[in-house]
Order: sequence, then structure tokens, then C-alpha cells
Amino acid sequence: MSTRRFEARVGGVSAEPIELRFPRPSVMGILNVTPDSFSDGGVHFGDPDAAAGSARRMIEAGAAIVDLGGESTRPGADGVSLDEELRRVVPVLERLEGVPVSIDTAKAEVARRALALGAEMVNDVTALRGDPELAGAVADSGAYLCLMHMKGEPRSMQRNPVYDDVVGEVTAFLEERLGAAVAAGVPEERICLDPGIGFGKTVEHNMELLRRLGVVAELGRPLLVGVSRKSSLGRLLGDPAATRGTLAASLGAAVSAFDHGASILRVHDVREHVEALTIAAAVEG
Ligand code: HH2
Repeated sequence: MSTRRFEARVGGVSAEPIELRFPRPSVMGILNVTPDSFSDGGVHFGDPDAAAGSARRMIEAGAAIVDLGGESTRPGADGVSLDEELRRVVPVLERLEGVPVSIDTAKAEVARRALALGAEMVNDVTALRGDPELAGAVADSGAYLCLMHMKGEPRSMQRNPVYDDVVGEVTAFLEERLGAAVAAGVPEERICLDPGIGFGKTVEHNMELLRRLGVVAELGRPLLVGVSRKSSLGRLLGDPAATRGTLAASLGAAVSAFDHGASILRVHDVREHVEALTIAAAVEG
């Protein structure tokens, strides 16, 4: 997991297939500029200089890319307006020239502005179901795209989610959304898939998805996994009311996700994850 290959990049979109641009394992650092994200909410809200500084430190610590989000998707969260989301992310993007950025948004206009300001990936937790114009915006720009599974919507998704076969349903969903993205003009080689840990899933659903990640990987696309600090980790450590997990639990989950086939790990604590995953990759050989 060398950081050297990123030093020569000056933002914008690489021509490489996603698995070459983000070899397994790659770390995606989380940068939320929201007042209410479940873990880092408020830390960078309203302070674009501080947010940009954090992003640069994440890259120095070995992140391949920073995922910038202006809308919380935590359970129970309300959406934000287009204007508000732009007010949050544009000043940060303007300060991130030369930094590899993914924009965590479901809105085409936010994606367009971010891509024009140098972002190279669009991370859409709605998997192109939120805004009918987003697929076209991604296709026109040549950006990378992450399609994530979510059952329901953030406001209600954790109210008793039920599946007959969580792995089968998530895999079928991602296959269908991959087909829709390709049909809309996004080349398959630019797309990664994400089982959406914590998005309309119980602790048991999340663990089964991680355990059987290989089934999702059979779709043939690199997998992005975001389990960092998620509440399932705290619950597994014995607190049924936990809203977040610890760093140690996050590292254990990330290494296990990598062992089960994940390529890109979306994390809050970049340096620690880079170190843990460097060792996990060395063991894998
Ligand atoms: N998780 C969150 C947000 N975006 N994107 C992908 N692709 N995968 C994830 O697992 C994922 C995601 C939720 O975490 P966080 O950004 O820390 O919190 P919030 O949504 O409250 O801002």
C-alpha cells in the first residue's frame, strides 16, 4: 500500500480501471462536513480550512482517496437541500486541488460541481435511485462510481429490517444496479460495489454479509466496504444501545473484510487502518 503513486496526481479522473487505480487493499478516508454524522459529525462543519487540512493529512497517512460528504446518512437522518449540500462541500473542494477526492452524494448537481472541481469518484448510497440525472453526470465525466446497497431510506431503514436471504438479496440488487449504471453509459470497469453495512441491516445481517462477501465478489467488481465505527461493532462488544464502535473493533472488521475480498475500505482512522491492512496484505502475500 504505497502512497507514492498518488503524489504525481493532480486531481481529475484517471483513465485506469478502478482496480488498478485502487489496488486491493486501498483506504478511503471519511471526511464529513455535516453537523450530524454519526461519528465525526460537527468536527469539520463550517470550517473548510480545517476540513481540507484533515483531507491532506489522510492522504499523507496513506489514504488512496478522501470521501467528502455533506449529507448525513446515519439512521434517522433527514435529507439536506441542494443549496445546503453545495454550501457545505464546495468550499472544501476548492481547497483540495491535487487531493484525490470522492464525493459522497446522491445529487447530480453536487456530483457535477465536485467533478468540475477535481473529484474523481462519485459514491452514491442510493445506487443511482435518488436522482435520475446522476448516472448521466457520472457517465459524462468519466468518473469512478460506487454503487451501495441500502434497504429503505436513512429515516426509517433500521426499523426492523427483514430479509429471507440477505446475501442473495444484496447481491441481486447490486447486479441490477450495476446493469442500470452500465446501461446509462458508465463503463463497468469504472464501477465498484458496496454491500452497505448498516444500511437497513441488523448486526447479524452485517456479519453475514462480511462473512459471505465472496458471494458478492462473484459479480466481478471490486468491493468497497464501510464498517468503520459502525454501531454493530459496539453492539457486538456488549452494548445493545451502542451508536458507534471503537477503533480496535473497526480495525478488526476492516482486516476481516479485506480477508473476505474487500478492495477499498472506507474508514475514519486512516493511519491505523493503513498499518493494519498493510500487514493483512503482507500475510495474504
Ligand atoms: N457509510 C456511510 C456513509 N457513506 N458510503 C459507502 N459507499 N459505504 C458506506 O458504508 C457508507 C457510505 C455512513 O458513515 P458516515 O459517513 O461516517 O456517517 P454519516 O452518513 O452519518 O455521515
